[in-house]
Amino acid sequence: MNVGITCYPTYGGSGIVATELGMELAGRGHEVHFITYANPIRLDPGIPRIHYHEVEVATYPLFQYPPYSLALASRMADVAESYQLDLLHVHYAIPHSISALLAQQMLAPQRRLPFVTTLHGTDITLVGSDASYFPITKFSIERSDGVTSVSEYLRRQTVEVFGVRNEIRVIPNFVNCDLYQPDNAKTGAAAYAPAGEKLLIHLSNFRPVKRAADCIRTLAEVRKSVPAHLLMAGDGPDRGAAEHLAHQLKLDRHVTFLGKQNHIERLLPLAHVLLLPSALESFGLAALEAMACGVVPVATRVGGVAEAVTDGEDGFLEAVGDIEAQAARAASLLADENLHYRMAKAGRWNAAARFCSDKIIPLYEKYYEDVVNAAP
Ligand code: GMT
Repeated sequence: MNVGITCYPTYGGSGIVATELGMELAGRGHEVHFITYANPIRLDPGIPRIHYHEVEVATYPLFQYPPYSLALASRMADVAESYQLDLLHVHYAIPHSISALLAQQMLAPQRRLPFVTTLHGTDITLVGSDASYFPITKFSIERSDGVTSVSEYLRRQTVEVFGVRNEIRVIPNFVNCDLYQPDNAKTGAAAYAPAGEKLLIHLSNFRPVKRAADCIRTLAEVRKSVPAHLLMAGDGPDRGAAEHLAHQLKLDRHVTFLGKQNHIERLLPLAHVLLLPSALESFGLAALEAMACGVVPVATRVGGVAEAVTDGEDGFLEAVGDIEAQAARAASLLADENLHYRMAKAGRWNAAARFCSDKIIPLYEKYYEDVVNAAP
């Protein structure tokens, strides 16, 4: 198939899923056209059958807000026509879904261009529910030719919040199990933990919903019983506050802020435990990537996280903000090698059995076929 993919190309789970999906589809023989305002962060443009089309947003003194959605719609229509796209697949409803609808209508006299919208999380739970975006988000979901969500939780939320009636197919997030592998020797960990400390890791875009500061507080608690070092990977608005807190708690030497990382698959296997203290996650992709690498997630019991992490079997789920409980779980994993070994093994096993690319990508392919072949 010829597939057009649009996503936010910067940091954020939806862009990562879209990019990994595009690369997997190209690996399976599809022609994949990314239509975005910048090269998606994990995209390797050198991969055969991957094409990248940049959306240029012209500015003019009249525009206080340059109309990105319109520039995107024009580019989508243009690429769809030039490369004979079979469908568009947009990730994150706002504004991508509306741009796709416009592109579809622009081409309607000559050809059919169906589009699939994948809901990822904050497009429903935060931004889309805001009064200013609610009607247009609902409209865009209703007018999509296909809608998928990354968890059953998010599907339920969408139906409940928006009252939409069209089918929403749950296609969970996935991980490339060949790329994301455990490293039992933890090769390279000494660079961060020269005295053999155990490594905790947090990986996010440091938005308020991620509660990055909780990781610092958890480290402080853990270090009361186990020597540990924390890696903070990623960047975003709350990074400064987390750095400040580490300084206040005299933990500077025990935390490394790594900034944005391109090869998470090389970094994750160094750690023993992933800290994911989010206020909300519709899925929790970082937890899945960690499990594939034999890193045990200590996460919060929110949203769709329990669909990926089985509490007590391959990770631990605690209440949001309960630092004591989260730290106790992390410390128990660092102090007890048998417990860690058992849970890390279960995590790898569950990730491989349920969420590897080779299990999930065919679900998207099948869905594309259904949408393309459906009567208009
Ligand atoms: O919070 C983020 O990382 C951004 C956000 C997005 O929509 O880009 O992530 C959401 O999508 C990810 C991929 O499907 C999910 O794994 C995250 O759980 C979800 N984030 C939230 O729901 C807060």
